[in-house]
Amino acid sequence: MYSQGLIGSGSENEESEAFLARFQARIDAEEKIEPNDAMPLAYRKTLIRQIGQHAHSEIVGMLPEGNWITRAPTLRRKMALLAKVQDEGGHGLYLYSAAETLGVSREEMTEELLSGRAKYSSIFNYPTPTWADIGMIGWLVDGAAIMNQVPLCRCSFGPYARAMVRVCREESFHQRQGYEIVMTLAEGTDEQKEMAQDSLNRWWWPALMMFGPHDADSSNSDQSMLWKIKRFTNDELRQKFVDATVPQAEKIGLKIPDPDLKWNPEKNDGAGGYDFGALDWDEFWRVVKGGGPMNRDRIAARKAAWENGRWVREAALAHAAKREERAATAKVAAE
Ligand code: FAQ
Repeated sequence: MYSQGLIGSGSENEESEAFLARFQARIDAEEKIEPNDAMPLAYRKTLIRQIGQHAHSEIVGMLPEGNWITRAPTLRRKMALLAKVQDEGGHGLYLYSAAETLGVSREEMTEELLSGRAKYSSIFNYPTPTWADIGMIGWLVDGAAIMNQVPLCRCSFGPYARAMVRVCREESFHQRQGYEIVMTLAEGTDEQKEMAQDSLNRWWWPALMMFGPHDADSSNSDQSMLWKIKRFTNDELRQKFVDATVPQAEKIGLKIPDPDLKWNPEKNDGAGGYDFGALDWDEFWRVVKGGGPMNRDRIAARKAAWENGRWVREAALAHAAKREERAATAKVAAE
């Protein structure tokens, strides 16, 4: 029997070939795998890793934009930004909950993030020195996030797929508000246009890196594609993002900072697409391993938030215990 043991409990170590074949047949038949279903330990671990990293990215991702809430140029911009940052917090919470259905606790995941053992998206380790960066995050970072996350709505694991539906709707609103900020700057004074271009120059390559290493260096892709956790490879999604985003830049008169960017009519099976320059993978791995410009600040901010929120968690638990106790006393009295 394959019980729903906690991760690492060893309950699924005797995975017979017949069990693995039955599981793969369910995946191939596009059935959703639910938390109480039997699943190979490696499938569970892969999901805990990916969903956990995804949740951390949403939470850490609140920091670069949160930095601008008090400085947004108008009340309308402030309201939209505040709502967006709250949305990202909400996404983190759905995702932590989805991961918890696999037998890992929020505390364990948080501990992994704060100790540096869990990854989160490289993109959130870059600074946001100007208001244009807030537009750029919405346009490029949420744009890349949607490209990657729409296929996750069809992920084989039910709770992750369902969480992604709402997340994608919200991300697509975020992308539009970001593009609108950048468009406004691009249509503004020379100084504003320059600010937008400077920001695009800084965010373009890190945005392309969000999709992960080249397929040849992507250690998890093959298995994740087989399990239909991922529906497209990292390079396929990166290409789709470039093809969708270049015309948006052209429309508002901004220049993609890539001298090798060129329309190639042969690409995408003859449908056409853009050739683009080489990414700096040394930079990517440096940032992933903690050496980006803002890694230290991001983790320090999360540590402070966790410590400063301790009394709230303790108070909420004490309140819940008291309510439970009162309800039990009332039940006894009624009997
Ligand atoms: N940063 O074998 P692969 C957002 C790691 S949410 C850091 O290709 P996989 C919303 C990878 O984990 C953005 N690490 O891995 C928002 C693996 O390490 P491991 C986050 C990266 O999982 C917007 C190793 O490299 N989105 O933006 C990165 O098959 C605005 C080898 O890579 C998600 O998490 C990276 N960029 O594919 C919030 C989406 N790329 O664990 C606020 C869900 C790769 O083996 C403001 N995740 N690595 O040691 C995914 O789709 C996948 O996990 C990928 C990576 C595509 C990110």
